[in-house]
Amino acid sequence: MKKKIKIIGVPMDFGQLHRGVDMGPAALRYSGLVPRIRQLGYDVEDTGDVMVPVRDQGQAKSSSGDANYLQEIIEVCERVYEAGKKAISENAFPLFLGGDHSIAMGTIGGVSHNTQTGVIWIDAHGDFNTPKTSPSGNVHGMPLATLTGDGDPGLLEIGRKGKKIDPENVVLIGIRSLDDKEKERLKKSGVTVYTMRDIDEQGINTITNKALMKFVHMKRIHISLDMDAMDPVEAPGVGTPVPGGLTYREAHLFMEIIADSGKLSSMDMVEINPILDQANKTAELAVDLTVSALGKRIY
Ligand code: HAR
Ligand code: MN
Ligand code: MN
Ligand code: MN
Repeated sequence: MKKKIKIIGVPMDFGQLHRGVDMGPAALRYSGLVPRIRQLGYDVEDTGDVMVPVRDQGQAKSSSGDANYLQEIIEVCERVYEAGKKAISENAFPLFLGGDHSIAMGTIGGVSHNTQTGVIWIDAHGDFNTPKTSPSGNVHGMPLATLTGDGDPGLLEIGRKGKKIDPENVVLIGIRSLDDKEKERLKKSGVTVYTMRDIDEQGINTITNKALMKFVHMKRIHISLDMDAMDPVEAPGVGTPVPGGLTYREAHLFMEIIADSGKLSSMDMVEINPILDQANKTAELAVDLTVSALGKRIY
């Protein structure tokens, strides 16, 4: 029997400066996410959105310049952690709709609460800064560092204390924009990094299979899909676009190979900003990729 899919919206934009990424969950729902997944034969429950404080009127409890909106992000990620943990405990597949990428500190923490989980992080960026190395103070540049055990002490306590995943259990794909200190940290970390050059040279088929080989002894794989990994031509609705990203076809083949592995157990779709988009192109692509990841077949 197919797993139940639990959709968990996280309309949070505190991890970065552009307004509008909080509209990501709505944009994905308007793109037909729920019926498209049902068509594949899954039982789908849309659990709605977790509570997120309002940004316009609410004064930031905490903006230090090193890690802005820290308290708000911790508060939201605690809720996300609990929602993810609950879904996994019920043997459901949590599908998280962001929001900016800082939500992953809750999603991946929650889904990894009881079993080792391999993480494939698809992104133009490394998200491996700490408050000390971040040039921007934007927390969406820090979630992977936090999850692997480095960063602000408050962020490290989300859900359970300390590191949530081993760096050896993380594969980054699509990378083409790293800050200098972030790059140094990443090189020392044990995280596997596939840049766009690796994809150009080896092809996405080889790269995806290498990632799967790495997780051959793992029962579960989580995909954290930052839509800015895609080429901006395909996905213009993101806050920090970087040229030279994944094509439509590369991203689909990646998802199809992952689906065939039968190990995908949870997923994030983040950084969709409908205000910056052309119509609703980026959310529509994200929905197409999701149904591929969930096993849609052409033939
Ligand atoms: N590395 C830069 C910073 O830390 C930009 C990070 C942008 N991050 C995202 N998430 N869009 O991947 O500020
Ligand atoms: Mn700083
Ligand atoms: Mn990211
Ligand atoms: Mn990114």
